[in-house]
Amino acid sequence: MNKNRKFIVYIGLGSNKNNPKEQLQNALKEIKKKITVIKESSVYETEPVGNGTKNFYNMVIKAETELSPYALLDLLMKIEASFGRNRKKEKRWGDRVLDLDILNYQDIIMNDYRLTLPHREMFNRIFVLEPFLEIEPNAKILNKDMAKRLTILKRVKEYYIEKKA
Ligand code: A4P
Ligand code: MG
Repeated sequence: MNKNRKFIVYIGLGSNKNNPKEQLQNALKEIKKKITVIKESSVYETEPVGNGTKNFYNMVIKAETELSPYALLDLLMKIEASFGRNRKKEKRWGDRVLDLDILNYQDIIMNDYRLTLPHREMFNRIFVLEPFLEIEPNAKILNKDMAKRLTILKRVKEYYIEKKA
């Protein structure tokens, strides 16, 4: 990849264990050491989707980086691990101290054993779309209007989400 070119990425942060709000703030500090964060959403308290037992705290950031998609994934996984995350002991979609997902990377569409872009679940999740639209209100991804998508999701399911800070 061209070394000097900067790419726009959106990253979703989530935590529901061991003081989740603090985990998000500390994770953000680590991320900022390596990539340029341009926008940060508020932090939202959200109902767990899947096998989680406690409410999550979620936020979305927009950033600029020269890292390739795989290098960015490696960086995020390294940060998750440094926060004590141990995938082998976790249930899929269960409780976790820190989850960092690449939601979108420039206009790249890809799907392999390590990485799916845009993130395969972002279109189905209010806890992603609400903070994402706060920082990118007119966003279209894969030609889909994300604000319309969020309206539909909210109509289909009652879901607890509250802006905290
Ligand atoms: N992977 C593929 N594409 C990506 C991508 N775009 N970004 C691979 C990051 N990782 C990606 O992820 C499994 C594998 O996905 C990784 O090894 C990576 O190579 P994981 O984080 O180890 O496992 P997971 O998180 O249990 O699975 P998954 O499918 O990533 O789950 P999600 O989508 O991250 O959901 N409820 C609320 N309210 N808030 C939450 O934040 N999060 C989850 C986890 C469930 N319920 C939640 C929340
Ligand atoms: Mg994940």
